[in-house]
Amino acid sequence: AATYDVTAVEEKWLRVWKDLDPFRADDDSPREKRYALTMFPYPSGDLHMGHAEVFALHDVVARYWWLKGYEVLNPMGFDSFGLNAENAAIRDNEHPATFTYENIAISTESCKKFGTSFDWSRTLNTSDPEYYRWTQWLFLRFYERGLAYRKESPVNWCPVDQTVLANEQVIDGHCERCGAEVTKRELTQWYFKITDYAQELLDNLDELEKTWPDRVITAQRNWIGRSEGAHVTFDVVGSSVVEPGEERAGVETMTVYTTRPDTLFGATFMVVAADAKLARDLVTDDQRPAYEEYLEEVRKASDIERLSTERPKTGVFLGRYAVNPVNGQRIPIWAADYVLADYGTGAIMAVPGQDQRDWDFAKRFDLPIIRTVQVPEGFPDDEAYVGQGAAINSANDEISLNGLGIPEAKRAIIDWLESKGYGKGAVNFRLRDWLLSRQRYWGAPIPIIHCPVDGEVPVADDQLPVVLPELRGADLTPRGVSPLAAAEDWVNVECPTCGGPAKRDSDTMDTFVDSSWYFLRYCSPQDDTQAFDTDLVNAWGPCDVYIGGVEHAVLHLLYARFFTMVLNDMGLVGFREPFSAQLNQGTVINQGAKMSKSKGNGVRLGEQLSAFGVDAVRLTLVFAGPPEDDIDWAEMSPSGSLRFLQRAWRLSGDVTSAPGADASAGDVALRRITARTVHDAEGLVDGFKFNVLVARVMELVNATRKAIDTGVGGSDPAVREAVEAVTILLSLVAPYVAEEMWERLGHQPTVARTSWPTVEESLLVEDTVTCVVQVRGKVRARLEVAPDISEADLEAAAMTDPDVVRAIDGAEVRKVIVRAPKLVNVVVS
Ligand code: ANZ
Repeated sequence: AATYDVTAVEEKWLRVWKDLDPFRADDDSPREKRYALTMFPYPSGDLHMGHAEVFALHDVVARYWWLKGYEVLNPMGFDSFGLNAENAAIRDNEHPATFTYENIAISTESCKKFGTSFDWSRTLNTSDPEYYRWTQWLFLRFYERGLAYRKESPVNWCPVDQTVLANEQVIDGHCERCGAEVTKRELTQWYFKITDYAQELLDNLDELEKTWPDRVITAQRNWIGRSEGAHVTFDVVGSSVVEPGEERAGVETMTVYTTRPDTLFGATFMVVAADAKLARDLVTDDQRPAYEEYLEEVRKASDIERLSTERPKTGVFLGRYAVNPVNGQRIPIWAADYVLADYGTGAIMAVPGQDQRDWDFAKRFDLPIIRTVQVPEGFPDDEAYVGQGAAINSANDEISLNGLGIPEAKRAIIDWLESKGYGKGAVNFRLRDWLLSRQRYWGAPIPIIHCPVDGEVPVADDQLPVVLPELRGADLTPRGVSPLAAAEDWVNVECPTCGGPAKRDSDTMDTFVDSSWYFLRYCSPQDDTQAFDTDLVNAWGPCDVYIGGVEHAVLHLLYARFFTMVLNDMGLVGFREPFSAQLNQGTVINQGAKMSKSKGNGVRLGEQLSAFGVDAVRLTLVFAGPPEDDIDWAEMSPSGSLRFLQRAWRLSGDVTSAPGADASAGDVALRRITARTVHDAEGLVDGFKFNVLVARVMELVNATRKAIDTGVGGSDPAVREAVEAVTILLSLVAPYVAEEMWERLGHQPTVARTSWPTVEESLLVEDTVTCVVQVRGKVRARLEVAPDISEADLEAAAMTDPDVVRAIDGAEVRKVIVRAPKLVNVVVS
């Protein structure tokens, strides 16, 4: 059988596309706009199978929208700051830009060759000064609104990368990038106040749930981690008994956050995070040496270890006592590592009766335990009871919770605490402010100048961008402070306010800042007067679909949502949620395992492309299964895909009718199959069922082949109609061969910008059904009718049928019972 030359076809159409430039999004187009966004990659090397998969899936949607008559914005760029390039630069004694821009050039070429429908006229790189100028501008707007601020705090520290990590970048206590165990450090750092938006970030998920994957919604809800409870304030005193001359109770206080204020009568000690400032403030001189020693130990542990219930409890007494507001009892204040400094207030009231970690701590240090919830019968007496039950041991002169269930007890005690001024109902979020400063070189410098006189002074807008100084190789080696701090010429400046000697902030921004607004920049990427054009952003946005990896479920998506809300508050963006719908692709694995160097099971994209061609690889990725499922490349057959494409291509050579031939004269059976396939394809693309779409195209190819070989033959206009439909549908997945087929069918390129086939509704109607006509209870005729025939039409058809007329034989018709489409019963006298 005839075959096409894959390589020749690719070379030919790549040239044609370059000339035609068919995917340029026109801001002024009268057509309805759609915005198809796919997560832009890090330029860490050439494209790999993972990129191929996401681009192939994404392209189905973007190309479909063009064919359906939308003006489509489908941009691509590079998230080009970050540690990858910096580490490569240190290794190769180079500038990070060298590595970065070489990889961008290579990836861009590969991306084009992969037949993607990106609009390259809008490309951007976050490491271009033309881009990070606006990242810095946005930082200053956040700063003005109090949404960017500095504070000293214990931060996650990666001892290998020598940099601070956001909570999101610590996975099971280890650095997300290099795997080293993360420790804590006290540093002054920049934060974005994302916590101001915690409630809205949570609330909007209820709506996004309809169009976003469940796993992303769940991950974001958990990350935001809203809980309801109370703040309770305890007086702090120096002694467990009231002694003459002791410091007066109420002078000093400490506040805890608790989700179980109902258990307050069971609070038998307090625990402060050992590394919280409060612990340092509270500890007595006697206890200070023991405390300092303990603190050293704590600094080595990760948050995950600290919170683990498995871990043996450790701690140190701080030498002071808190007064329980419900019963006046003086309970000791301890420091321990199982309480975290940056959650709640960094201190807890410990209720060993109802909390297992408190129980373990009480046992370890011989502290009292009081149960305040009735345990069920048979409950072991050596563990905390965390379940539901009636309150016990919970009464004072003014209030009794005894007998109340947990929710009622909570409400009662919060009312009492509020009336006494000892506390208040409170909501707490697990979400922390976003730590955005990095002590690394390859990022956007923070546009702030520190002056001994004027403090923090923002760089003036017209002085942006603050361009990175030229550093390379060993200059970039991490040493705990940013390499920028050592670039004397760069870091030393005059204070913009007083003119005295001052220093630039030497930290750079987390690359997640860059990627929190890139989708806005795509709307006016060359604009050098503003970060983005608000009108254009509102015309294109929000993104109608966002396709990318589930690894970004929390970090990137939460940050981008936060940015959009802030920019909306500033009046710069007309919507509050940036991504209307979302799809996460699965992972390409091999032989049942994630591809990795050590397992030696990596599949090289380049090799697959030269062996089978772009179209076959794309088809394989799309046909493999539902897009969100993993693809095991070992079970795939790109050669099978190529055979199918050859078969489809052969159809285009067998069509002998002329372009524009009137299909209505063609074979109805084939026309019905074509119409049904095109009609269903729309729902399949909208529902992200791309694999089913491919299966349906395969069926249409088979039916068409049969019509040509053993049916109506290649001259029937229904065959042309079918092959044109195959070509257009196939262009969503296999653009090269589709282009070739389109040309062989006598059309001008490009198939990508033709229109989606129109479907004649009448062809979607099921074939016919048999209607039985009875006269005097006997079957007299069988009629072939359309399944949606009306009762009137069916009655008319029955009453004029010759056999029925003969059976009635002139008798008086008393009644005609019509049950469309299957039965007509004629009652005659
Ligand atoms: C008393 C109590 C009694 C608590 C009880 C629990 C059960 P979520 O739901 O995650 O918000 N907690 C508060 N701050 C903490 C910190 N900095 N480090 C570690 N634990 C902290 O959890 C809130 C509960 O976690 C709070 O309620 C507090 O313990 C603890 F039967 O207070 B609870």
